[in-house]
Amino acid sequence: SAPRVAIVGATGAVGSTLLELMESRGFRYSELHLVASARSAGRVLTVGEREYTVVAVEDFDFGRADVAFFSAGTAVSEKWVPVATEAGALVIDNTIAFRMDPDTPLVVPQVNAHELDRRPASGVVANPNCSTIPLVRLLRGVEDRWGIRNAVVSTYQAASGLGYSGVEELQESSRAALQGPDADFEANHFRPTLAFNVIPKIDRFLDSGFTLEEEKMLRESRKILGMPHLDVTTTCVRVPVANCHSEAVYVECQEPVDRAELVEVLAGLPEVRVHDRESATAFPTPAVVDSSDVVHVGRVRVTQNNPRAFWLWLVADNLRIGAALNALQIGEEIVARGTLEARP
Ligand code: 2RA
Repeated sequence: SAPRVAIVGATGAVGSTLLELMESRGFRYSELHLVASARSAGRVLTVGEREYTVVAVEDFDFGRADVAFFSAGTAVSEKWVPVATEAGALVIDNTIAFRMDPDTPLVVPQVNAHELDRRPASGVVANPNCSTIPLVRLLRGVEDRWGIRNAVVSTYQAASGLGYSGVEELQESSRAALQGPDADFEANHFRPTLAFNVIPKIDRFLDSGFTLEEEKMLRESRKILGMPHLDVTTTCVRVPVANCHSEAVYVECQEPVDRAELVEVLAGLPEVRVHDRESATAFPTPAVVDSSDVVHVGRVRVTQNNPRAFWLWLVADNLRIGAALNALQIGEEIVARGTLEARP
């Protein structure tokens, strides 16, 4: 029968998107429990035809869930995921807390769904970082056909990477900037301001000079692709865009790349759409492809000076592809493969 499902972080940007996707994709459950911080407890949300009252995580009995989706931040996952797994729930976690744990698969279903054939020893399946997911979905196809020597990536990440409060801060800071220097505005997330600006720092700085976001893209890509020596280096940048992360991706391959074949290979990957010179403006942008469930690719070009190297531009809805949709597709695979019943 359909699993009993809990969503921890149900009132946040990822949780709300997950609920919407569960409805639109017809994900079946026998019970649904909406869980959040004490601050959001008592709120009533309508899902499908029914109303649900949000329960504080402290008050929820995880024994009532077969599958628990967590997207309420790393601190909540660190504290409550072990409680959930101990109670028997299989957790699909959207934070950094367990991603590099060897007993926890880090899954992008279009790349490594086979890791869901067995129930993980930790009881947790980790959902990767939002900028890593669309990248590895494309790199998989390139590696299989041409072999990757190295990749260089610059990201253009939206404010919604920090949830609703990130988007609100972008809107408020933009309004304040238009009002002039005396406008009353205090930043919580983005310093310096994100309004009319770009910020080459996402998450904290590490001793290496890279940021944690950049480090996540390296180590998570290696783990998902099963390529422990993959040479991918990134600069992660926050841009004043509400939703959808973009990336400029340069890949040097082992073999010469034919552009037409590259377009064909990319377009043949699951849930990828290539915009290839259909018109002068046939490239994806965040404002145009927002709320889409495919990875959008454009500007595919082999470099003039190296026939083994190419550039592409990608845009992916970070709340969907980069978070809620990937998590739900993990859930769909778990149901389809009978993972809940399978022994570790
Ligand atoms: C961001 N990658 O965009 C983070 C969120 N997961 O801020």
